[in-house]
Amino acid sequence: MCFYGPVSVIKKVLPAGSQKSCLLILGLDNAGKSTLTAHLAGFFNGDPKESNKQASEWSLTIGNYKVKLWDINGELKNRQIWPNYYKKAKVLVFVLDSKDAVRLSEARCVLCDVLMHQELNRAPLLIVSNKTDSSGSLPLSTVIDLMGLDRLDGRVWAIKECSTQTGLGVQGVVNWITNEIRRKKQ
Ligand SMILES: Nc1nc2c(ncn2[C@@H]2O[C@H](COP(=O)(O)OP(=O)(O)OP(=O)(O)O)[C@@H](O)[C@H]2O)c(=O)[nH]1
Ligand SMILES: [Mg+2]
Repeated sequence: MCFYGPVSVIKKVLPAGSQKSCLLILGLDNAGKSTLTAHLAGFFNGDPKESNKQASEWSLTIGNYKVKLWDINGELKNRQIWPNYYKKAKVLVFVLDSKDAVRLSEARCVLCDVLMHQELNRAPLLIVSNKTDSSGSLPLSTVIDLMGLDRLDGRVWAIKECSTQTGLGVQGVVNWITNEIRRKKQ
Protein backbone atom coordinates (compact mmCIF):
# COMPACT_ATOMS: atom_id res chain seq x y z
CA MET A 1 0.00 0.00 0.00
CA CYS A 2 1.26 3.46 -0.84
CA PHE A 3 0.93 6.31 1.58
CA TYR A 4 0.72 9.77 0.12
CA GLY A 5 0.42 12.86 2.28
CA PRO A 6 2.29 15.14 4.61
CA VAL A 7 4.72 13.62 7.08
CA SER A 8 2.67 15.01 9.97
CA VAL A 9 -0.25 12.78 8.92
CA ILE A 10 1.99 9.72 8.81
CA LYS A 11 3.41 10.57 12.24
CA LYS A 12 -0.10 10.65 13.68
CA VAL A 13 -0.79 7.04 12.69
CA LEU A 14 2.48 5.74 14.14
CA PRO A 15 2.25 4.46 17.73
CA ALA A 16 3.63 6.82 20.38
CA GLY A 17 7.33 6.33 20.89
CA SER A 18 7.99 4.71 17.55
CA GLN A 19 10.15 7.59 16.34
CA LYS A 20 13.77 7.17 17.32
CA SER A 21 15.23 9.38 20.01
CA CYS A 22 18.81 10.38 19.47
CA LEU A 23 21.39 10.75 22.20
CA LEU A 24 24.47 12.76 21.31
CA ILE A 25 27.71 12.40 23.28
CA LEU A 26 30.18 15.26 22.92
CA GLY A 27 33.23 16.59 24.75
CA LEU A 28 36.91 17.27 24.17
CA ASP A 29 39.21 14.51 22.98
CA ASN A 30 40.37 12.21 25.76
CA ALA A 31 37.44 13.13 28.04
CA GLY A 32 36.13 9.57 28.18
CA LYS A 33 33.18 9.61 25.74
CA SER A 34 33.91 6.26 24.14
CA THR A 35 34.57 4.65 27.52
CA LEU A 36 31.21 5.97 28.75
CA THR A 37 29.58 4.77 25.54
CA ALA A 38 30.85 1.25 26.21
CA HIS A 39 29.17 1.34 29.64
CA LEU A 40 25.91 2.63 28.16
CA ALA A 41 26.01 -0.08 25.50
CA GLY A 42 26.36 -2.62 28.31
CA PHE A 43 23.46 -1.19 30.32
CA PHE A 44 21.11 -0.66 27.37
CA ASN A 45 21.74 -3.71 25.17
CA GLY A 46 23.77 -1.68 22.71
CA ASP A 47 24.00 -2.84 19.17
CA PRO A 48 26.93 -1.30 17.27
CA LYS A 49 26.06 0.25 13.91
CA GLU A 50 28.48 2.36 11.90
CA SER A 51 31.86 3.34 13.25
CA ASN A 52 34.83 5.28 11.93
CA LYS A 53 37.51 7.57 13.35
CA GLN A 54 35.10 10.49 13.62
CA ALA A 55 31.97 8.91 15.05
CA SER A 56 30.38 5.70 16.18
CA GLU A 57 26.70 4.93 16.12
CA TRP A 58 24.86 2.53 18.42
CA SER A 59 21.32 1.37 18.75
CA LEU A 60 20.23 1.20 22.39
CA THR A 61 17.05 -0.06 24.03
CA ILE A 62 16.01 2.26 26.84
CA GLY A 63 12.76 1.09 28.45
CA ASN A 64 10.52 0.29 25.49
CA TYR A 65 12.27 2.72 23.20
CA LYS A 66 14.88 2.32 20.52
CA VAL A 67 17.43 5.09 20.92
CA LYS A 68 20.22 6.00 18.56
CA LEU A 69 23.47 7.02 20.26
CA TRP A 70 26.23 8.94 18.53
CA ASP A 71 29.67 9.12 20.13
CA ILE A 72 31.58 11.78 18.23
CA ASN A 73 35.34 12.25 18.33
CA GLY A 74 36.41 15.39 20.18
CA GLU A 75 39.66 16.31 18.43
CA LEU A 76 39.73 19.87 17.15
CA LYS A 77 39.89 18.79 13.51
CA ASN A 78 36.76 16.68 13.94
CA ARG A 79 34.62 19.18 15.83
CA GLN A 80 33.49 20.69 12.53
CA ILE A 81 31.24 17.67 11.96
CA TRP A 82 29.44 18.04 15.31
CA PRO A 83 26.74 20.39 13.97
CA ASN A 84 25.67 17.70 11.48
CA TYR A 85 24.17 15.84 14.44
CA TYR A 86 22.46 18.71 16.27
CA LYS A 87 19.17 18.67 14.40
CA LYS A 88 18.40 15.07 15.30
CA ALA A 89 19.77 15.12 18.86
CA LYS A 90 17.05 14.95 21.50
CA VAL A 91 19.32 14.53 24.52
CA LEU A 92 22.87 15.83 24.91
CA VAL A 93 25.65 14.46 27.11
CA PHE A 94 28.87 16.49 27.42
CA VAL A 95 31.81 14.67 29.00
CA LEU A 96 34.63 16.42 30.88
CA ASP A 97 37.98 15.25 32.18
CA SER A 98 37.74 16.52 35.76
CA LYS A 99 41.48 16.26 36.40
CA ASP A 100 42.45 18.45 33.46
CA ALA A 101 41.93 21.94 34.88
CA VAL A 102 43.74 23.59 31.99
CA ARG A 103 41.46 22.06 29.39
CA LEU A 104 38.30 22.87 31.35
CA SER A 105 38.49 26.41 30.01
CA GLU A 106 38.69 24.99 26.48
CA ALA A 107 35.75 22.71 27.31
CA ARG A 108 33.81 25.72 28.58
CA CYS A 109 34.27 27.58 25.27
CA VAL A 110 33.43 24.49 23.24
CA LEU A 111 30.26 23.80 25.26
CA CYS A 112 29.27 27.44 24.98
CA ASP A 113 29.60 27.23 21.20
CA VAL A 114 27.57 24.00 21.07
CA LEU A 115 24.74 25.55 23.11
CA MET A 116 24.56 28.55 20.77
CA HIS A 117 23.06 26.26 18.14
CA GLN A 118 19.29 26.69 18.19
CA GLU A 119 18.66 23.11 17.05
CA LEU A 120 19.76 22.03 20.53
CA ASN A 121 17.61 24.51 22.45
CA ARG A 122 15.17 21.87 23.61
CA ALA A 123 17.70 19.13 24.32
CA PRO A 124 18.24 18.42 28.01
CA LEU A 125 21.94 18.50 28.86
CA LEU A 126 23.92 16.25 31.16
CA ILE A 127 27.47 17.26 31.97
CA VAL A 128 29.53 14.27 33.08
CA SER A 129 32.49 15.17 35.24
CA ASN A 130 34.56 12.09 34.50
CA LYS A 131 37.78 10.55 35.83
CA THR A 132 36.97 11.05 39.51
CA ASP A 133 39.29 8.13 40.25
CA SER A 134 42.34 10.17 39.16
CA SER A 135 44.43 12.02 41.69
CA GLY A 136 43.94 15.72 41.13
CA SER A 137 40.35 15.28 40.02
CA LEU A 138 38.55 18.54 40.76
CA PRO A 139 35.55 18.64 43.09
CA LEU A 140 32.17 19.20 41.52
CA SER A 141 31.84 22.74 42.88
CA THR A 142 35.12 23.74 41.20
CA VAL A 143 34.08 22.15 37.91
CA ILE A 144 30.76 24.04 38.03
CA ASP A 145 32.66 27.24 38.73
CA LEU A 146 35.32 26.81 36.04
CA MET A 147 32.72 25.79 33.48
CA GLY A 148 30.49 28.77 34.36
CA LEU A 149 27.54 26.44 34.76
CA ASP A 150 25.76 28.69 37.24
CA ARG A 151 25.00 30.89 34.23
CA LEU A 152 23.36 28.07 32.31
CA ASP A 153 19.69 28.88 32.41
CA GLY A 154 16.74 28.38 30.13
CA ARG A 155 17.35 24.68 29.67
CA VAL A 156 17.05 21.42 31.56
CA TRP A 157 20.53 20.48 32.70
CA ALA A 158 22.36 18.47 35.33
CA ILE A 159 25.89 17.51 36.24
CA LYS A 160 27.04 14.11 37.51
CA GLU A 161 30.42 12.89 38.66
CA CYS A 162 31.70 9.51 37.59
CA SER A 163 34.63 7.36 36.72
CA THR A 164 34.02 5.46 33.53
CA GLN A 165 37.20 3.57 34.38
CA THR A 166 36.01 2.10 37.69
CA GLY A 167 32.29 2.41 36.92
CA LEU A 168 31.62 4.48 40.04
CA GLY A 169 28.83 6.96 39.34
CA VAL A 170 27.93 5.52 35.95
CA GLN A 171 24.57 4.33 37.32
CA GLY A 172 23.63 7.97 38.00
CA VAL A 173 24.34 8.80 34.35
CA VAL A 174 22.28 5.81 33.22
CA ASN A 175 19.36 6.89 35.43
CA TRP A 176 19.43 10.46 34.17
CA ILE A 177 19.44 9.34 30.53
CA THR A 178 16.60 6.87 31.16
CA ASN A 179 14.45 9.57 32.79
CA GLU A 180 15.09 12.13 30.07
CA ILE A 181 14.36 9.68 27.24
CA ARG A 182 11.08 8.72 28.98
CA ARG A 183 10.20 12.38 29.52
CA LYS A 184 10.87 13.17 25.83
CA LYS A 185 8.54 10.37 24.79
CA GLN A 186 5.58 11.50 26.92
N1 LIG B 1 41.64 7.44 34.97
C1 LIG B 1 40.63 7.40 34.12
N2 LIG B 1 40.86 7.29 32.81
C2 LIG B 1 39.81 7.25 31.98
C3 LIG B 1 38.47 7.33 32.44
N3 LIG B 1 37.64 7.30 31.37
C4 LIG B 1 38.43 7.18 30.30
N4 LIG B 1 39.73 7.16 30.64
C5 LIG B 1 40.89 7.04 29.76
O1 LIG B 1 40.99 8.25 29.01
C6 LIG B 1 41.44 7.97 27.70
C7 LIG B 1 40.47 8.53 26.67
O2 LIG B 1 39.23 7.85 26.79
P1 LIG B 1 38.21 7.79 25.56
O3 LIG B 1 36.95 7.18 26.08
O4 LIG B 1 38.84 7.17 24.39
O5 LIG B 1 38.02 9.35 25.29
P2 LIG B 1 37.14 10.05 24.18
O6 LIG B 1 36.42 11.17 24.84
O7 LIG B 1 36.29 9.05 23.46
O8 LIG B 1 38.23 10.66 23.22
P3 LIG B 1 38.12 11.02 21.64
O9 LIG B 1 37.44 9.87 20.95
O10 LIG B 1 39.55 11.18 21.22
O11 LIG B 1 37.37 12.28 21.50
C8 LIG B 1 41.60 6.44 27.62
O12 LIG B 1 42.95 6.12 27.86
C9 LIG B 1 40.72 5.95 28.74
O13 LIG B 1 41.15 4.70 29.27
C10 LIG B 1 38.24 7.45 33.85
O14 LIG B 1 37.12 7.55 34.36
N5 LIG B 1 39.37 7.49 34.63
MG1 LIG C 1 36.19 8.45 21.47
